[in-house]
Amino acid sequence: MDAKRAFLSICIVLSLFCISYSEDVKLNVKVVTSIARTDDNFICATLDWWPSDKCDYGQCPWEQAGILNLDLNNTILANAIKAFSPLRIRLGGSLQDQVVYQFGRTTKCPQFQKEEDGLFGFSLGCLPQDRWDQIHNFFNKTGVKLTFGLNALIGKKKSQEDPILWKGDWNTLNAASLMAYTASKGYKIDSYELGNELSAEGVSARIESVQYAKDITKLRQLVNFFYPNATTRPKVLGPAGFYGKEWFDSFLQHTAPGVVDGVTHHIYNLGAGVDSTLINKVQDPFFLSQVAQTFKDVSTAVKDFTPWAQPWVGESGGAFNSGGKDVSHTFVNGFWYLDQLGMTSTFNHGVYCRQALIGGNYALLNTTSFIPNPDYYGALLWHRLMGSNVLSVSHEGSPYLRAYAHCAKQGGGVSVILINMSNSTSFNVSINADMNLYTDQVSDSVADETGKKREEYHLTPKDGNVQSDVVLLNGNPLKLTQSLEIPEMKPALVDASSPIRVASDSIVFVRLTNFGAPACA
Ligand SMILES: *[C@@H]1O[C@H](CO)[C@@H](O)[C@H](O)[C@H]1NC(C)=O
Ligand SMILES: *[C@@H]1O[C@H](CO)[C@@H](O)[C@H](O)[C@H]1NC(C)=O
Ligand SMILES: *[C@@H]1O[C@H](CO)[C@@H](O)[C@H](O)[C@H]1NC(C)=O
Ligand SMILES: *[C@@H]1O[C@H](CO)[C@@H](O)[C@H](O)[C@H]1NC(C)=O
Ligand SMILES: *[C@@H]1O[C@H](CO)[C@@H](O)[C@H](O)[C@H]1NC(C)=O
Ligand SMILES: *[C@@H]1O[C@H](CO)[C@@H](O)[C@H](O)[C@H]1NC(C)=O
Ligand SMILES: CC(=O)N[C@H]1CO[C@H](CO)[C@@H](O)[C@@H]1O
Repeated sequence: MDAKRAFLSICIVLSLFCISYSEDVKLNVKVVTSIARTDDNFICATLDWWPSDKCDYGQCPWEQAGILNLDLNNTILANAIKAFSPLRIRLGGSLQDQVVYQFGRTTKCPQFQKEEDGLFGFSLGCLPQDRWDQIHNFFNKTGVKLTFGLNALIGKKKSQEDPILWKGDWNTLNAASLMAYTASKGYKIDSYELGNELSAEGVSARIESVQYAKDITKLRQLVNFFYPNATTRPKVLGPAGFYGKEWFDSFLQHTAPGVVDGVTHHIYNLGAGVDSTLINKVQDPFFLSQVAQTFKDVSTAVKDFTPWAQPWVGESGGAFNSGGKDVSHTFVNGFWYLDQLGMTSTFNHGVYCRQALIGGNYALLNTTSFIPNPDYYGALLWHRLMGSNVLSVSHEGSPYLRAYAHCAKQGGGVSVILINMSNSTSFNVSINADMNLYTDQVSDSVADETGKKREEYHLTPKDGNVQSDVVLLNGNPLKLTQSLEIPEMKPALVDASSPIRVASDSIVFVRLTNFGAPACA
C-alpha cells in the first residue's frame, strides 16, 4: 500500500514520465448463495425492419440490413449466428406496428415508402409470405431462438384528444393468419411480443395500460389456440417499451396469471447517437450506474405483480437514432455493453437484446462487410462463459474497475468479468471466495489454488485505440478464418495463485475452474 502511494506521488511529481500505475484490488465473491438468475440464453440481438432510406443526422446507416433486404445467403452472417448455437434473436423495432403480413385475407403486399404523416416518416409496409419462409429456413439452418414482434396498432384509431394516443381493440385477424401458417409449417418461435414502444409516454404512438393488458390477453388466447401443446408453446412478451412506473404497474395488475411470460422493456441510456460526449459517457462509471434504478424498478414491479414472469431488456442500443457513428461499433462501446449485461443480470433480468445484430452504427456485425465488431466477441464470450446463476461481488478499489461474477456456464467453477474503464490505471486483482453468509468481513479463500490453472481472456483494442473496430484476444487480433468462420477463442492458462492483471482500457473474462462455490454446485 505504502509503496503504491509513494509510486503514485512520484507519479504526480513526475507526471510527464508516468503514464500509468497499477493498483492492488481484492475482489470478494460471495459463493454460498446466488443473488439472481438469468435465462440460459441471456445474450440476444435484434433484427429490425428499417429500409435503406432510414436516415439520421445526414447519414443512412441501415443500408441493406433491414430484415426485408438482408442477404440471408451471406456466409459470415450464418457463421456469426451459428457460433452461439443457439442465438436468441428478436425481430422487431419502430416500424413493426406498421407491418401487415401477407397471409389469410391480406394478399396485397406494399413496401415501406417515405411518408411525411406516417409514423416515423414511413407508410405501411408488408411481410411477404415467401420472405417469411426464407427467414425461417435461414433461422432453422443457423440455430435461432426467435422472438417475433407483432403489430399492435392494427384495428386501432388515433384518438381525437391526444395525437399520439391510439384507441380501440387490437384486431387479431392478420396475426392469427400469420400464426396459423407458422404453426402449420412447424417454424419454431420462442416467443411472440406485442407492439413496440407503445408503453408509458410512447414514442410515435402509445396505448393506455389497461387497453394493452386487454390486447395482450388476446395474444395469449391466440397462442394457446394455435399451439395446443404447452411444452412447445411460444412465450408471450410485452410491452416492449420504455419504463414508466404508473403505466407498468397498472398494466401488470391488469393481466391475469399465465398471460405474460416476459416483461420486456427498452433501454437507450446513452442519449442521442449524435451526442459528441457519447465517448465519455461509455467510459464513465458514475454515468453508467444511473440506469440501475430502472432495472431495479422493473424487477420489483414484476416480483410484486407478475411473479411468474421474468423481466427482459427487449431492446437496447445504448445511443438512440442508430447509435454513434464513431463510437457504437468500436471497442470502447464494450465498456457500456458488457457493464449493462453484468448490471441487468444482478437485477434478475432473463435476457438482454442488443440493438442490433446488424444495421445502424451500433451493430454487432459491420453493416456492409458483415465482419464482427468488438462487441460481437464480447457477447460470444459472455454467452460461453457466464452461466445463469449470478453471484454477489464487491471490491474497494477504483470505481473504474467493474466486476461481475456468475457460476461458469460449463465445466464448473466461477466466471468473472473485469472491466477496466480507466485509461491510466491497471489492476492486479486477487479473488477471494467468501463463504460467510452474514458479514462482509473477508474470510479465507476456500480453495488452495497453488499449482492450479485458471483461464483468462484479455480483450484490448488494436494499437491501443479504443475507437478501433478490431479487438485483440490475449494480444492477437480476432479475425475471421480464411473460410469466413468465427475464430476459435482460446484462453491463456495462468497460475491460479497469482493475481489477475487487468490492463488499463481492457476487459478480462476469467474462468476459475477450481473455485469452490456451493452456489454453483
Ligand atoms: C502488478 O503485477 C505486475 C505483474 O505481475 C507487477 O509488475 C506489478 O508490480 C504489480 N503491481 C502491484 C501494485 O502489485
Ligand atoms: C440465396 O440462395 C438461394 C438458394 O441457394 C437462391 O435461390 C437465392 O437466389 C439466393 N439469393 C441471393 C440474393 O443471392
Ligand atoms: C429445423 O427444421 C427441422 C424440420 O422441421 C426440425 O426438425 C429441426 O428441429 C429444426 N431445427 C431448428 C434448429 O430449429
Ligand atoms: C408435446 O410436445 C412434447 C415435446 O415435443 C412431446 O414430447 C409431447 O408428446 C407433446 N404432447 C402432445 C400431447 O402432443
Ligand atoms: C464498417 O466498416 C467500415 C470499413 O471498415 C467502417 O468505415 C464503418 O464505420 C463500419 N461500420 C459499422 C457500423 O460497423
Ligand atoms: C485518458 O482519458 C482522458 C479523459 O477522457 C483523456 O484526457 C486522456 O488523454 C486519456 N489518456 C490517454 C493516455 O489516452
Ligand atoms: C482513476 C482513473 O484512472 N480514471 C480515468 C479512467 O478512465 C477514464 C476514461 O478513460 C478517465 O476519464 C479517468 O480519468
